Amino acid sequence: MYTQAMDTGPKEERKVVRSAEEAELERRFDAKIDAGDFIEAKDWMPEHYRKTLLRQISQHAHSEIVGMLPEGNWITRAPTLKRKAILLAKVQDEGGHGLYLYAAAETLGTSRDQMVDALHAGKAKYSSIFNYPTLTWADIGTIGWLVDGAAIMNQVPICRCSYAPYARAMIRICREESFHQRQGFDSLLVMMREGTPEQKAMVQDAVNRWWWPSIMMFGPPDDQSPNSAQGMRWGIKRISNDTLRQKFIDATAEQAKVLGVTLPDPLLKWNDERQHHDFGPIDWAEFWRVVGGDGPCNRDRLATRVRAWDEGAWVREAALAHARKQATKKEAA
Ligand code: BYC
Repeated sequence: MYTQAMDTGPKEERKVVRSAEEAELERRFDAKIDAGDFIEAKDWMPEHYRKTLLRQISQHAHSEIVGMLPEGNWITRAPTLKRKAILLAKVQDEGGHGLYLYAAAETLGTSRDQMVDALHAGKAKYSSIFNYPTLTWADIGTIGWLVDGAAIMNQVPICRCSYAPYARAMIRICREESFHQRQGFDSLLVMMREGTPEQKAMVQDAVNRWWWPSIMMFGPPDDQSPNSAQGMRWGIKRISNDTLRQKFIDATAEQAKVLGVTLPDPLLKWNDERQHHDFGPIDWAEFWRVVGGDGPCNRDRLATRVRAWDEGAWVREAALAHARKQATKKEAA
């Protein structure tokens, strides 16, 4: 199902015989990375660096776009006008994040159409988290709290990514993500403090279902993460999957106490010696099943996305026709 068309490994590159000039360019590139300098789109970069970035940014952009679907389902069913306006703004923000990221990827030479085609063909990945269903209104608050919370934890370090166009896009995205996390927490807090027993139970049920998928979002354990070492070497990734996961668990365990919910892990416990929370085993078989295309909603998400794209064709055509008309008018003036 997912073949990850854009994936290329270092082996492919090693086969290429490099000229002395290219070796010098690579030496200068490495020195820049070592000095913590940023790489701009016009700068020389190794082909594997470019492809690694494209792989990550494409996956990230698609996550923002597919991430609109589980929440979008609830816009018509938001319980109050205030919550509806917040949710509309949030879903719209996610669409904007996708666009910043497609634009960042385009600076590396892959067009938005190529990336969208790869997504629709099931060849490009997006975050595992969006293949879980949103069953009740409490899922929307829980996504804000846990999913956006995990996203911020992962994405703030990417603001310092060595590739400047990606880093710049992430600065804007992170500002909005922090509002997303807070609106989710606030929505749950209102239900936990002022809600009926049924509403409180609904929040606890949503937290029970979203907890484990949220901590899987950070990716496989460091010792099973094939891309981490090179990503960290190049300053694309600044903090490892396991370190970010631990930071997220430590922060959220405290927030759960404020909310008055329990996290569904009997082994979750503060460890004074480590100065971190211990936690139970993660079901990595489930994670790989979902990443491989066999999660609860994978097929539905992709079909909805493709349908939205097809049904939106007339809007794209109309926008292009309008732009052509404006350009002709300008030329004539
Ligand atoms: N889901 O070697 P690894 C958001 C793949 S938040 C699916 O550790 P890497 C949003 C990985 O791609 C979510 N696939 O990889 C929030 C790789 O496969 P390929 C999006 C996953 O790249 C709220 C393989 O597993 N955020 O957008 O070093 C509302 C081995 O992994 C996942 C980002 O994308 C996963 N959870 O590290 C709306 C942030 N985890 O590509 C929207 C940017 C791993 O070799 N991305 N895989 O076939 C990253 O920071 C990194 O790409 C990851 C993975 C930490 C996700």
